[in-house]
Amino acid sequence: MTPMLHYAPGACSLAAHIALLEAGADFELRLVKFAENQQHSPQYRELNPLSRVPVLVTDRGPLTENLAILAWVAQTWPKSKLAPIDDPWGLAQVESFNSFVASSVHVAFSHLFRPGRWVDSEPAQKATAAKAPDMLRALFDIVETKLAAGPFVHGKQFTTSDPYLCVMSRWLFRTGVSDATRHPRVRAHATLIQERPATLAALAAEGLTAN
Ligand SMILES: N[C@@H](CCC(=O)N[C@@H](CS)C(=O)NCC(=O)O)C(=O)O
Repeated sequence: MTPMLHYAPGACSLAAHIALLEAGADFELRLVKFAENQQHSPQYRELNPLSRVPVLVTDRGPLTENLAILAWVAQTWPKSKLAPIDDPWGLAQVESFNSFVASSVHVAFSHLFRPGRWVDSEPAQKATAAKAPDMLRALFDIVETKLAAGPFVHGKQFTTSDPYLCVMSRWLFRTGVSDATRHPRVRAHATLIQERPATLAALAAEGLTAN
């Protein structure tokens, strides 16, 4: 079967969307309407009990979590060289960075966007969201250093880390949490990735533009 990516516009699923296009994969898109709470529907929860995008439905079943989807895409379409799958150290570098994005950067954004996930009372939610920008700026300071070699996250070779970071950078700049003065390399990287045909196609398919 043709893999089907369940996504929400501009959400973290955009990373998987771009990676699939970079890989030259044949796949279908299925919009999950957050405004209608479709992620909580019984049908969707069968695909992902956590009620989140992305889910990539494959002929072997649904695959959840960006980390796993990005790794699966890189290994299923090896010619696209989205990860150095024959080099244990190089592959570990990609997995290390992607894990950092998933477990630290994305989670810090969740404190900003969805503080109610973490605490109940309104004052506590306000305090949680208020703390997030400092956390995010500190995390992107690490990314800024990492991008010194450039132009991509891991140097000269584009990998799955690039669209994954780009999605987070779009959120960083869109929310005004940072800018090109504090994070010039992150800003340049986000622009570079959003100029690539695969990213432009993914943005257009999701009804978005580069930022
Ligand atoms: N660890 C998951 C996180 C997925 C996630 O948080 N997705 C968000 C969009 S960026 C979502 O579906 N949110 C829906 C909700 O919270 O109701 C991954 O990396 O795939």
